[in-house]
Amino acid sequence: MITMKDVIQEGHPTLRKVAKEVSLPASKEDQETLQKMMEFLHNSQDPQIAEKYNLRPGVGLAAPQINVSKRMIAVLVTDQNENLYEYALYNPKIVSHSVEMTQLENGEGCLSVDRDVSGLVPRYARITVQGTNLEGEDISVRLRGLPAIVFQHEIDHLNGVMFYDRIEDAKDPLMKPVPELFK
Ligand code: K1U
Ligand code: NI
Repeated sequence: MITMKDVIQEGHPTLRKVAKEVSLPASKEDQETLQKMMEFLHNSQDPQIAEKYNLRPGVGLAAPQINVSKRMIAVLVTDQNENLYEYALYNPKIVSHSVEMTQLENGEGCLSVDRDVSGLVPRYARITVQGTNLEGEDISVRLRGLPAIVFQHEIDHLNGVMFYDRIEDAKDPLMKPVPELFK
């Protein structure tokens, strides 16, 4: 089973790589890795198992976070209506997105970042993701709310992007740089 010692932390070069496409049909090894990623999310959200194995609860995991630089993600999250979104996908791709943006009020966390990072992370409010599931079926899923944000966070991991790369400092358009301070 995957535990926290398998989850690499910021500073590890794999987290900054663009992960490779998974060749399909997936090999036994890739299937097992993706199954284990989903198992980790279930375990991490089970209070007893999480305590026993010292797991941080997670709603998503991308293969690069366990040092496998391949395009695989697992997501296990509920929306505000208690609908469950459980997806383990090879080669997930955002095929369309809204113009409207959204953000989590309290910012985002990451299992590969062992510190609090404050700041708002702009995300598309609605996305459509296509990918291939563990059964080898090509699927398309329309997402909004928290599930849409989690998918974007995980797909970012496949492209070497960390959530804090997207945090923008509050910009005051009236504030001009003072030249002396910017030499
Ligand atoms: O990819 C990761 O590091 C997992 C990360 C995903 C994520 C968090 C917040 C916004 C977008 C994506 C986490 O799961 S951090 C833990 C977390 O946010 C959470 C865990 C259990 C219940 C509710 C939230
Ligand atoms: Ni993360």
